[in-house]
Amino acid sequence: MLDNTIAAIATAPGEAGIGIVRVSGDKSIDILKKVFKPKRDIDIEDIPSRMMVYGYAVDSNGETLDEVLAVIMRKPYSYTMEDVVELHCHGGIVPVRRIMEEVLKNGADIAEPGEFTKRAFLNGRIDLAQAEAVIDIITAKTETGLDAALNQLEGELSKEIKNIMEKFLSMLAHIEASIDFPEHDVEEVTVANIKNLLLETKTSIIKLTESFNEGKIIRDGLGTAIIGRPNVGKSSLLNVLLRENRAIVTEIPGTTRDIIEEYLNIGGVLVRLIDTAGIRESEDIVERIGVERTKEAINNSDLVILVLDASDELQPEDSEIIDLVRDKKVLAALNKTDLGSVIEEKFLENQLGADNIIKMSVKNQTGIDKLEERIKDLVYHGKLSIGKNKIITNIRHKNLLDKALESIERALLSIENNVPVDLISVDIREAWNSLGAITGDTVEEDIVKEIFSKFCIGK
Ligand SMILES: Nc1nc2c(ncn2[C@@H]2O[C@H](COP(=O)(O)OP(=O)(O)OP(=O)(O)O)[C@@H](O)[C@H]2O)c(=O)[nH]1
Ligand SMILES: [Mg+2]
Repeated sequence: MLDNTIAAIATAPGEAGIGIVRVSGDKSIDILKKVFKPKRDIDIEDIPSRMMVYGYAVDSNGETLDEVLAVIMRKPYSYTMEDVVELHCHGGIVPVRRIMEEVLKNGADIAEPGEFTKRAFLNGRIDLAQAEAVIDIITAKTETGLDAALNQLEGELSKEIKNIMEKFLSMLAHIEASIDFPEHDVEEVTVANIKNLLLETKTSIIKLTESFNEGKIIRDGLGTAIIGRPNVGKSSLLNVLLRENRAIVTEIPGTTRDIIEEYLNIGGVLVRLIDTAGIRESEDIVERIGVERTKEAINNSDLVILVLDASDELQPEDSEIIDLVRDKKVLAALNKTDLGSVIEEKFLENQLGADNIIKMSVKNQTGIDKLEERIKDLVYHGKLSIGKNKIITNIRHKNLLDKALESIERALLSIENNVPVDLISVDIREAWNSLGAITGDTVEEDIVKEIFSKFCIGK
């Protein structure tokens, strides 16, 4: 239903310099006539597009609601490609709400979350991947995340996807042609062509899916679990990395009972830091549940920081924990070096790699910067540069690319097995469909609905 006119408060609730009520749809300008009185004598119809006009928001009795600036953005040159009107008032909760109420009284409906952007998509100004980038821009937690989202909004990813889709179409065209001319040698040439194109598309798609691990970290953060036996200084490390006293630290082993999760930015890398309960055998039920959660956190993490007490020899518990993280990326933090260093360093180097051992003292604040540096290196491998790379950050896109890959594999297998080409076209069409769901060319309505429901109101 695009024929109604929608309105929303576009600014965040609270006190601020300005607040904006945004209206989109055919009735926008008529609504403005009702709720806005320009200070100087100008007919609202005559206000040029995108020119701010000073005046007052008024109710039906002509009573002033607030002093405002109004702007009209006539279709199709607006965010939604519809007539858009904005009223910029003082940024308090009451003036914004008053004006919003008046706009609704005059015929606008309350916009659903993301409905402005949804209209931009449905009216063809941006495709679905670009629309999804809008929400990523708003929720970006780091500079890198913002750059990746901006890149996607520019249409870089869509362009790549469309290139690949073109190749599928050209395969389908080859197949059509060979059906029209069914001589054997035509079919042979066709099959050879299609196989080449399939291999090309496969390479391009794999390259995109491979970027997802980095993309996921850019968007959701590097899941980093701090683990170790009780009392080695895990919570102290969390606090020092966060530069605040977030977790309770005491000299009593078993202080942390539940998972604590905080985001931090290490040199542009978004890190989701997880402090866990110390791992040891325990009769205490609360502590046992805590240990279970620690194990879960290890499984879900991208990186493990294993904290060990450097002033003590390795304990049987430490060895058990090392076994637990065998197939994880592990950095070992040898803490409490201020109390001496007797831990079996050589053994640990053999087990985990010398690069991954970092000696530190949270108490004296030594070695922390080295740990931060190492985390950053792990993510960037010194080579990631968002500006030039197309990066998949969205799990929906990743799943669709995987689906397209499956279709390609099936088609290639059919070619190996000398299946007639017109049957292969089914898989090629499916691959095309999967990619089309990324850009929104072939996507189903309920999926579109779900995507936009995650937006904020007024966007
Ligand atoms: N000397 C010294 N003491 C430290 C250092 N880091 C932490 N501690 C002390 O070690 C004790 C335990 O620290 P926590 O951070 O609570 O240890 P934890 O690993 O979180 O312990 P649990 O939550 O019980 O598993 C506290 O008394 C800290 O002050 C350090 O580098 N040197
Ligand atoms: Mg703790």
